[in-house]
Amino acid sequence: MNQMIASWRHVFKLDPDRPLDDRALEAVCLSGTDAIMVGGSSGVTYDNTVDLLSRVRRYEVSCVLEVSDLEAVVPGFDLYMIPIVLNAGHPDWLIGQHVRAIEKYSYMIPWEQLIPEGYIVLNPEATVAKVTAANAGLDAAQAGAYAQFADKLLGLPIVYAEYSGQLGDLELVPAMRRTLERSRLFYGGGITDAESARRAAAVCDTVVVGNAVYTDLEQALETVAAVKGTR
Ligand code: 1GP
Repeated sequence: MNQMIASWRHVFKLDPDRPLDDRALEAVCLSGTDAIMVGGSSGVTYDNTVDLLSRVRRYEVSCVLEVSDLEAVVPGFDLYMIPIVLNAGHPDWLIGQHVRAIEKYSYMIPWEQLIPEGYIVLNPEATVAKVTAANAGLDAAQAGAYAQFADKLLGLPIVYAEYSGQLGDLELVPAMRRTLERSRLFYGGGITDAESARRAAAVCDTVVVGNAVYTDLEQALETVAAVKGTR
């Protein structure tokens, strides 16, 4: 496993398509979070990604790109996270886009900086579920089976329980975690404050906070200490 991600407990995910003023960005970058992940499910372009990267680079915090659109892959990030949506309804999100990208750009791909993420999309209402036509209504046994597939057969460094926009089933998530031997379990979705962050942190390895940065920054900032205090 990449040494950088092995130590992450808390990550803020910033959407290049959503405005964030300098004061808010500074607070996020100096919050003590382990990394800034740049990514979004729609409206991510080369220009808005360059812009956000250059603003985050004023600070020391690690900054990684979660690749969702090939047109928006910008050089200069610390790592490139590559989602593989394991429960996608269309193979494009599992392997199709990835193979097309490699066919076109393999000569310039910095392989050592790429980290695959085995996404398991669990909120049927999330944009990512709709875009990928994900089979998102999984029960604990099914989610655990996907997690084992990612960990034991594919050997992925990250399994990502993605509830984007909704606090997830925090009994289903530990059922996934229990099956993992090598993969790190990322959890994202609906964390709005210290309490929800603490609850999520208790059942996963890395907590991802996205939307709350844009809706209630003060509470979002409190999630850092809440997560870090849990272990
Ligand atoms: C989204 O998992 C992240 O990809 C975080 O979700 O925006 O609901 O915090 P939220």
